[in-house]
Amino acid sequence: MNSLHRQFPPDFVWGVATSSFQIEGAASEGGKGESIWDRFCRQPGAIADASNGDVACDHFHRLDDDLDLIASLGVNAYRFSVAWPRVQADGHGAFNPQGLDFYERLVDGLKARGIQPWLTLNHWDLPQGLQDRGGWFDRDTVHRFVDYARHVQARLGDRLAGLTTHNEPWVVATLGHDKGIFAPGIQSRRVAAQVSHHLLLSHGLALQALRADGARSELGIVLNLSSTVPATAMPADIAAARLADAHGRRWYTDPLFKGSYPEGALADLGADAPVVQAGDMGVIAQPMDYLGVNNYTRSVIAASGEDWNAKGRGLPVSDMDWEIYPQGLTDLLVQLRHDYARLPKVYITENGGAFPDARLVDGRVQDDDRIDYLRTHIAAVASALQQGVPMAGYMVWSLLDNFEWASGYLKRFGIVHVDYDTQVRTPKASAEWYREFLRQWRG
Ligand code: PNW
Repeated sequence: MNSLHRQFPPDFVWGVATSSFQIEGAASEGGKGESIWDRFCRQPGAIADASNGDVACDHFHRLDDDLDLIASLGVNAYRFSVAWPRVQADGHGAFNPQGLDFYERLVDGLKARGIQPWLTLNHWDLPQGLQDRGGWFDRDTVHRFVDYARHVQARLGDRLAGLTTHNEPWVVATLGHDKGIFAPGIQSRRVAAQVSHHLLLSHGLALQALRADGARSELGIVLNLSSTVPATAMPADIAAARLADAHGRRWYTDPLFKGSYPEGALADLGADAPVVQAGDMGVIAQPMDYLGVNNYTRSVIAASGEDWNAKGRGLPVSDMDWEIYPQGLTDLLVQLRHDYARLPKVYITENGGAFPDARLVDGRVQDDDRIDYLRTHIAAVASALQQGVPMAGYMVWSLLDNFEWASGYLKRFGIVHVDYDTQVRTPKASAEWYREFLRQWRG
């Protein structure tokens, strides 16, 4: 077989990814307002190690060193997000002129190093001031988001390679508003369904507005998607997997690429289905330049509702207890290609693994499990490419060990180790592997 790097074209986008809340720290500096994650972290029991994002990786104060670190990997792209409350403290009213200075330094620093900036507008840190007005449940937040999107594009849009509206709306809606395990910690299926609709609507309206303003970068959205399969061949399990796929995947991809919510999921929601105004679905189905896919595992569904626990079954899992199943990534991508005639080009905007590699041994982290994870998943992308899926890029989650949401600092996804006492960054063996892989690919 051809060596792996030869299976990717010369214009393929290779990156590393992060998000604002998970790395920046400086939670109340430079005029930054409070976000819903700043608030949520203070709720007792919300975060596994009772930590917060006040310091995180202190990236806000270490920008130049981190830019050099990114460049040292040999990637040609970096995916990051803007903290909305840094740019507009309360999410409405005045913009903070200092706010975008930081992101301008970031974008210009990337460009100076020959790295494409990929900017995400919403990686979950909504201004608390908007949550106080109802957050994503309130239709007005949709319009606040469009204003914010236009403001960011006006300042930085001429230098971006890609602009993403939302990261993983399913996580915001379901984990944040139905399960309540992520900010803002609400538990209501009805609220969550309305939130998902408003996130999609704000994506479509933002795309329209950004295009009207003369967008120069690629515009799209990032979804967390998994291949979803039944636990057994029993008809009940097959039906349960179909419904789970409708709620988790097609709830987002059908509106974006077909202009409608999947019937099965709507029927299942019943009275909890969202209020949809005339014209909304057409706005959501706006053509986009790319789809970003975040993928970590596959989803195995049993009708009994029993958690089909991979670890219990002796299957390989990461430190999140998520099954490691690279074929699932190929299956997912081939399925998207099959389901949607309008599928645009696809970037893997996150893929990677948490592994318990916290301990530095002789100043090194020999994370062979992560190297295996990355190699097999990159091979899964190559396989999708060969089967005709329009794959355009791949980004590792994550550049750095960082604040892993409800898991706090206990789970480490970085290809670069972070010592949270000293903030010293140490590239792991996986970072060296990625650098060497990219060197070979460049030829
Ligand atoms: C994504 N789930 O989050 C996020 O985009 C990242 O910020 C995060 O660090 C990364 O994946 C690893 O978790 C997810 O439970 C969080 O299905 C939870 C789920 C999926 C994605």
